[in-house]
Amino acid sequence: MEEILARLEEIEKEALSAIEIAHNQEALEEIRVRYLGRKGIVNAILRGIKDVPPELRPTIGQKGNEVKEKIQTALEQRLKALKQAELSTGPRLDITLPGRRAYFYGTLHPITQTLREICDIFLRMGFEIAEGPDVEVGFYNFDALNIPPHHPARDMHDTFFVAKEAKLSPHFPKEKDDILLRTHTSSIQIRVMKNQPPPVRIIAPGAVYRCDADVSHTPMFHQVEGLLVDKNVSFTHLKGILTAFMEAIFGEKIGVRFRPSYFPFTEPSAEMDISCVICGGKGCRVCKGTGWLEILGCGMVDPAVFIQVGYDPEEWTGFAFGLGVERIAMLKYGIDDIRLFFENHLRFLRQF
Ligand code: 2NM
Repeated sequence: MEEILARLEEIEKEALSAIEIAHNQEALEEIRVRYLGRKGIVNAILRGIKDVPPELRPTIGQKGNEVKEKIQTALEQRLKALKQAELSTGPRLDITLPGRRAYFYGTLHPITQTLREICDIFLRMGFEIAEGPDVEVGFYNFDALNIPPHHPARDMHDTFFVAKEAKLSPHFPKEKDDILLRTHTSSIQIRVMKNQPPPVRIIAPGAVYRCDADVSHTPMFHQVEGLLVDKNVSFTHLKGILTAFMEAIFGEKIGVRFRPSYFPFTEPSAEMDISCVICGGKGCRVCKGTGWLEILGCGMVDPAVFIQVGYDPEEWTGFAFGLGVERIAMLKYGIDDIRLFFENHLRFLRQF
């Protein structure tokens, strides 16, 4: 019996030192099978129990179980330690590799870029920026601009009304008036003229709203309108400023022309064309074979508008113009559908 107990102790030592130097899970599993398996070393020794007198057998059985338990515990601890070590070293990180380029940085929307570029050009020419509310009263959007009550532009089809014939506070020119989304930024210029005496040299950038939608119209778009009022301002000044602007934004080689037109708030009125930026004036699909593109509306401020804002039309003259930011951006970047600016697909926006 002493012999068996000594043998068990020897096996225990052997197993524990094997476990200590095992360097992976496979090695541990091999040790487990070798010592604790059904046909393993410990069981083989315990089979010698049949040659021992029955009253001594429990001592050997107890020792056998103790050895098994010790080996089992040692295996579990070593396994835990190995897993811990694997976690702390983890997959190797090579800090000498070049970093991956992050391309999810934001950029300014192409319309914002174009709007700022337009404003910068006029700021360099001495214009100041004026702002006003998107939600307007009918007077500033229509009446003061000499747009009569039944003008087609006031129709439900073009104007988004917020409230019809709303009762207003005494601060407004009319006690009852429509509240609407401005259809142009001219309403800003009316507010400026009502609040300050001439001379005036401003641009009015901002969102405007019209009930219209197709490849070249969205219900919201952006305008920059300009207004210059001083003594002896003539149509020549208007042509000079707007020609300089087109050369600044489309390049020195751009061709320009003015055609007579009509607006209720200017007299005379004109439309300005630029030579086609796609074909250079030869004639193509974009300019419909004419070689020219309509780019903005302009004119000399109608005396009726000056009277509405309290300026003396005998003393002061001025010119005004209005352009669409999306239209300029479409021509500058060769985009044929205005709706792309508002769908905000990243593959479109990342090009700018
Ligand atoms: C345009 C065309 C022509 C314009 C006129 C005024 C104001 F307030 F002075 F009367 N602001 N903007 C104007 C003139 C706008 O847009 C196509």
